[in-house]
Amino acid sequence: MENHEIANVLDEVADLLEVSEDNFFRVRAYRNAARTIRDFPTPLARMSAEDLQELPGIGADLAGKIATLITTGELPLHRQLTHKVPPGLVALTRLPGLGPKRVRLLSQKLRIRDLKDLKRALEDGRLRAVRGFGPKICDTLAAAIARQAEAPRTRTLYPEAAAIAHKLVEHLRGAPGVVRIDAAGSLRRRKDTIGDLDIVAAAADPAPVMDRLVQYSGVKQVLEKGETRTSVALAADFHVDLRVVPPQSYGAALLYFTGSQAHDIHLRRLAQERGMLLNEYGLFRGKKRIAAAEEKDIYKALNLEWIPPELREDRGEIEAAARGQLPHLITREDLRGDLHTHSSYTDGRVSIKEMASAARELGMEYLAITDHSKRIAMAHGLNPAGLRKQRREIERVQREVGIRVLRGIEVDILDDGALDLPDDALAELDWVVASAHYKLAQNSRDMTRRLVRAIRNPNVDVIGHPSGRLLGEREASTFDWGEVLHAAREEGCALELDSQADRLDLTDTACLAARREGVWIVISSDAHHPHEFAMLEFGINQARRGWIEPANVLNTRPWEKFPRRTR
Ligand code: DGT
Ligand code: CA
Ligand code: CA
Ligand code: ZN
Repeated sequence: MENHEIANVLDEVADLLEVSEDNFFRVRAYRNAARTIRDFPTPLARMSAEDLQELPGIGADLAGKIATLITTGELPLHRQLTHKVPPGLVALTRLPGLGPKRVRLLSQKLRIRDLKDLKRALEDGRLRAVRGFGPKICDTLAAAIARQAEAPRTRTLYPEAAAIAHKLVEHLRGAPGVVRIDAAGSLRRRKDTIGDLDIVAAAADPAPVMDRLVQYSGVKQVLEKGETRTSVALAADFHVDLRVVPPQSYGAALLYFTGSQAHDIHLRRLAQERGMLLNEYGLFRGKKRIAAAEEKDIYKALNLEWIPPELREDRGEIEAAARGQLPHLITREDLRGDLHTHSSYTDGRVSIKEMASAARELGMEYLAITDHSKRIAMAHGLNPAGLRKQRREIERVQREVGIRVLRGIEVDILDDGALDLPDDALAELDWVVASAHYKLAQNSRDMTRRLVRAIRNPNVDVIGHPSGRLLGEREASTFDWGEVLHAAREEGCALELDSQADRLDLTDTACLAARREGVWIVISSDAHHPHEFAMLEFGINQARRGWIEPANVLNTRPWEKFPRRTR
């Protein structure tokens, strides 16, 4: 256990104490200890109990508690308090005008336990009747509550959620009696952002699994602890729902909690039409359980092929499965090369040779080095002279490393759709990515014209990250997708699915549209460092959600087999 984790537990104890009892000195002792420990240079876990007592503000009692926390990973007092204090109560102390003292008063006088209770007490006037809650503070609170309701819940990017889920699932797997366990929900469907984690486990006795979740070191708050379902918060905005079911219902529960809700509803309707009932315990005809332990048996009993989770959005996958015509979704192994990468010539972090060696190690057949043109990269951007210099280096690296290195560029699309380099410079290159990087909030008509003009330039092989969105940061540009797809199809110009976790643009629905229109897709890493080749996994996830098959993607082909325009 690290010092900052120990400090967090002590701080939480102070919070919980503060709203539950009136003992200023006790609260202060925990706060001071937390502050001391947070910045202490030596890991406490490596100190003896005697040494702990020497720390400023830490007496025998606290030293003993810290030792317990370090050896067992939990503090009994912390656990008692989280059980005693309603989880919503601490959050109330963060509202303007409501310190712990006032929150304690409200919980005693009005039995307020969370934000909902407070809102009700405000609305029906009970709050006004409490001494010290005049009109001014009531107005402040009402405004703060209204603001909170408006704030959109933040969603977590897939890779972060996946890493958290992986650790937690491995932890829970250690609970006695767990025979199966998976992360379900949007994570299993590989969505680009995740609202909360839904974990499904099979065990004859759920209690030890629930206990193990509540004891997990990352748990900040227990929101609800029931017999078959427990919800916890790992962070203010990141929750986990755990459901534990008997092993014979595992497939049905996994199916149900993988969702999407729309897919579930459609399946249940289908079951009903065939005189059956589908729920999280199984597929039933009358009292008879027809299928339940395995997802694939449930699909089979409904006359459907097993549907990969990425497709479960009720976008026609159930109809396709009924016809036996599900797409043969692309996998990472289908990609033969990467067509959008950067080197230290512009904002990449390593040399062309290092990028090429790493790509070769990963088994790629070809790699395009596509550094920026001058508009976006300012002084560093490549001009025709820079490109000629890079060309010699690329030829040398290709000989030395033994992988085909394509001479490329990520040329900026200027605001009127012209490109940032002259046509004759572009014509010399093997591979041209054209991307818009600024003025992305143009109106739809101008943006459409801008993209279409770039597509019509015969030197352009692919439009990089076409919508320019940055998840959690910047909305996608608006333009007429129909016109852009039409032009791309006519010109044989590809659209890129940029695998960076905060881009993943094309979106799943844009992939579907491109596939329908017969527009080429390129799945690229946009790597600025060899580590980032791993991001291709996220691009593949998104492509699979968009029904993409290897034949829709240019870089599943050997370089020699690229269509004429691009080669
Ligand atoms: P998220 O968490 O917003 O990224 O998206 P999901 O799909 O993980 O949604 P979530 O966590 O609300 O629920 C997980 C799955 O559980 C969902 O995909 C389907 C199922 N589910 C949850 N609540 C309901 C419900 O009220 N009705 C139905 N039919 N299914 C539900
Ligand atoms: Ca979820
Ligand atoms: Ca959930
Ligand atoms: Zn790039």
